[in-house]
Amino acid sequence: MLYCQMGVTIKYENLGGEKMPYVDTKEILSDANERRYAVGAFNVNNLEFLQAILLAAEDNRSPVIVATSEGAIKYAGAGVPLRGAEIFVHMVRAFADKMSVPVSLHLDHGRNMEYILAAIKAGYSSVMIDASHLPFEENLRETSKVVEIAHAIGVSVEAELGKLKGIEDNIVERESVLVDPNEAKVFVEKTEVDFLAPAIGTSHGAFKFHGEAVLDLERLEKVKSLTGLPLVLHGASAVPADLVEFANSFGADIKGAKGVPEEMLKKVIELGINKINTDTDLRISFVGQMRKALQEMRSEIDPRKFFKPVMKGIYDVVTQKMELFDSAGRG
Ligand code: TD3
Ligand code: ZN
Repeated sequence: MLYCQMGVTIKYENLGGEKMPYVDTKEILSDANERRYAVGAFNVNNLEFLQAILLAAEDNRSPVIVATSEGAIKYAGAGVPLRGAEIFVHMVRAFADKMSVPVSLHLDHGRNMEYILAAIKAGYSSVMIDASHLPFEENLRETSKVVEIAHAIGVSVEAELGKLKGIEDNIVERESVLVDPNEAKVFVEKTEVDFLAPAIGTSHGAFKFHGEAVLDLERLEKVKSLTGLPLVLHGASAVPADLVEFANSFGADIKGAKGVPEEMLKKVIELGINKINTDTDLRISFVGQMRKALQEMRSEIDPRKFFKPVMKGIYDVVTQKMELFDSAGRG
């Protein structure tokens, strides 16, 4: 036993034994694709989120993907992309080397070459090139460029087709926003990308749908059968009402929040989603627990005392996701 914090214990008894530490994201996702489950890609900005997520992965024997946005890299590196990327690689590897489940580090929504190259150079397991805002041909060109560089040194690549936006009633709008399955087939053949994020009606943040939650499952099925690749769902937070209410009861003001219902997440996993990007649910948990801790410990000045329940909250959300995605026990 090497680690004991927030009432959670990591069991590293086999320190001299077989390890499955820092791996290529592609390795994690091919197993998920073969056996039809999904792995959470959880966003981190700092040490506390990272620890909570990795502890949950180890305790649940689940593979895990740690994701950082360009903003997270900028934040961690105090404005210097390569420094930020190196900090995350060092932190993730330092934990992963003592863990027994597969862990990878992924650049989420890479839009600038500077960040993409920094992540590749620093030793990330995979990068996303998000050129989904560009016309198809340009997206294809940009993605191919990144694939060529990344594959040359064994880094795998995610790309996105279609735009993240809630499904509108208007069919014309819908067609222009969601992934075109035939384009997806051509795109993966030409770019040789390793995993693909098809837009099927989700969006980022805590306000995903005005009315009822609707995803285009038929479209997802077509993309899967035409590409066979591991597929990624962005904007996949469930935004559970109890998390939101908890935060609001301690002074947060989050109104009208709506996420992807858990039943729908199960359904998309059955239809071929293998990587589920989750950020918002961790943020809501963070805000609730931090507000509670600050309110309840008014004479406390040790930051670690506040972070302890905050990390436990993140640990619990991640644990619940690993069960839901069926990745628990697969590591
Ligand atoms: O790529 N990400 C994480 C960054 C988005 C900012 O929140 C996601 O797709 C996560 O989406 P969600 O549903 O957690 O906002
Ligand atoms: Zn995303």
